[in-house]
Amino acid sequence: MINEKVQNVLNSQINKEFYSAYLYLAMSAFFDEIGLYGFSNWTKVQAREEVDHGMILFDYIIERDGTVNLEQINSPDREFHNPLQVFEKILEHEKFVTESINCVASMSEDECDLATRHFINWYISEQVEEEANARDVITKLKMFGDDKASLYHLDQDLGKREYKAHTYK
Ligand code: OFO
Repeated sequence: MINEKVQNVLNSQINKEFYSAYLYLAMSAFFDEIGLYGFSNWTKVQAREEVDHGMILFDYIIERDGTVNLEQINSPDREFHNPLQVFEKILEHEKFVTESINCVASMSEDECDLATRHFINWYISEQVEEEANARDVITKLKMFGDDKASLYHLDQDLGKREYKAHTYK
């Protein structure tokens, strides 16, 4: 049986992952509206990965004989203006998620739940990658400035991202 405090933070992490999916979907819709279909693809693929992140937590709680508690998912932020501003929001959001994952790790340590402490390592590595991905696009967008041709090429590049189901095991 999983420790109750750890179960609570894992349930709240499920909610954050599904909120992340909503946020990326809202961004994807924005990019579709402004005709950046590659950016739209990239954020839509990310939304699907976020659902996977939520489901891995869901399955883990069940596997540990715990109780899944699905909380209400808030409406996502819809204040989007341009690609750079959206990717800065992505980085800010991912930093928030990283902090939240770190809290799960330290809570599981405090509660001597070493199985969860081990499990959460997968998310710790994933967050390093997610922050780096956002930072990479921000760097390019800053470098390109108002150059529409470079933006077009970046859009083509981001359009190549393909969804691969994320699994823990
Ligand atoms: Fe699930 O990592 Fe992004 O939010």
